[in-house]
Amino acid sequence: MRTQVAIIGAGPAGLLLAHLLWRGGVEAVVLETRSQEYVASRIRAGILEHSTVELLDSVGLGDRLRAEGFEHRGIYLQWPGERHHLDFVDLTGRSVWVYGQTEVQKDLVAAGHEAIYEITDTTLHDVDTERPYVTFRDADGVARRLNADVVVGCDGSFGPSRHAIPDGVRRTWEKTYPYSWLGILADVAPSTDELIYAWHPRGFALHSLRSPTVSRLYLQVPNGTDLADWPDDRVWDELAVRLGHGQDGWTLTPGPVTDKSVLPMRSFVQTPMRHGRLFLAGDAAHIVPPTGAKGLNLAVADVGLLAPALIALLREKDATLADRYSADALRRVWRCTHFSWWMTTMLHASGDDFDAQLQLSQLRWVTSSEAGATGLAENYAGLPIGF
Ligand code: FAS
Ligand code: PHB
Repeated sequence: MRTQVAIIGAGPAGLLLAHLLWRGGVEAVVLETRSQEYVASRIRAGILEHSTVELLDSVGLGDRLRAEGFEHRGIYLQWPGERHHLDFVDLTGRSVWVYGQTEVQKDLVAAGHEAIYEITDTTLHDVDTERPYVTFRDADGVARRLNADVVVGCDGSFGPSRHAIPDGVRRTWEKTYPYSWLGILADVAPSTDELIYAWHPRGFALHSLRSPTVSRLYLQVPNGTDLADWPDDRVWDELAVRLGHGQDGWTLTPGPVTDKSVLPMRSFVQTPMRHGRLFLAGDAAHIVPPTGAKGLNLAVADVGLLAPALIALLREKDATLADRYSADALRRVWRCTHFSWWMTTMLHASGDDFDAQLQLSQLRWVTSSEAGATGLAENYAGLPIGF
């Protein structure tokens, strides 16, 4: 088999890249180890930055998003006794949209970008030459070889691509956090119009949503938490305490839980994001804790930079953007890595009273100072792609 761009991974980064390349007249083949149903069913991100929505709109993927998604002006920041709204539109002119990653994935699949699903033994070869190729076994176990001009690793943090960059070339940074998120999806109308990020001495809580009838909520829990210790009633009771049920007449309405999971938190960055004819995009190069709602949006931002670079390289033999890709992408990666770390450390209880005072001081500052609020708003709503 031969193509111009071999894309490993059919998550949002891989399928969006295939879509942008197709629009630019560049051929791509997407290789995916899971089934299409499995990839589409994974419950993950929920918030799309302003730039993400603009990009999806610009390439014909915004119709259902605009029809079924929900534009939010901002978020609430809360701590016991206080709840403050930050209006991103007033502060920066940029909003965010609530539209689940599962929906983005469905739109990308509906755009017709096929992938070869359920492959195994994915191996990258000769990525530092002009004739890279990928070998794999297809769903029937038949050994296949895909020759390409370029290989793009969109295979997440556990995929093979980032390891195809030699040890002496690649550098990684990793930070783990002393807590995880217990997340639930519930068939109940959200008890809030916009997301509530709540600091509480017992631990962080987040009230997010997916639709007028589906809520998405999270609790800070210790690493290694066993879901068996968290029956639905206990989850709702703890959410009520941390989100301030009864505070100023506000109530949290519980409902049937349809999904429950524990998500460990870490920050991870690998540089460079290009080696020879191998490029990395999305979680294959970086992971952020979900507190800043950046994971999916960073993957989109990488692809928004990489697609024009590959189109110029392969159609006009102009390597200028391709040579700049890693440095340009990493500027935003580090900005979002910092913001995600900052939101996480500001909002999650560490058990240390000194930390708690610093956290509450930060929260009072960003909710009372226009400068502080604008700083949070421009990072959360998202800086322009190419920042
Ligand atoms: P993905 O991980 O989505 O896609 C990579 C694809 O590569 C997968 O389909 C995988 O099966 C495939 N692959 C792996 N190895 C392969 C191989 N050897 N051969 C072929 N294919 C291979 N972000 C947020 O902003 N908010 C959230 O609330 C949030 N929640 C999350 C919850 C969980 C449990 C996880 C894991 C992530 C969460 N994220 C969240 C981050 C997430 O949304 C990612 O940022 C986003 O999926 C990144 O997209 P991709 O880079 O395409 O990676
Ligand atoms: C979600 O809705 O899943 C969500 C929203 C905001 C975050 C993280 C997750 O910061």
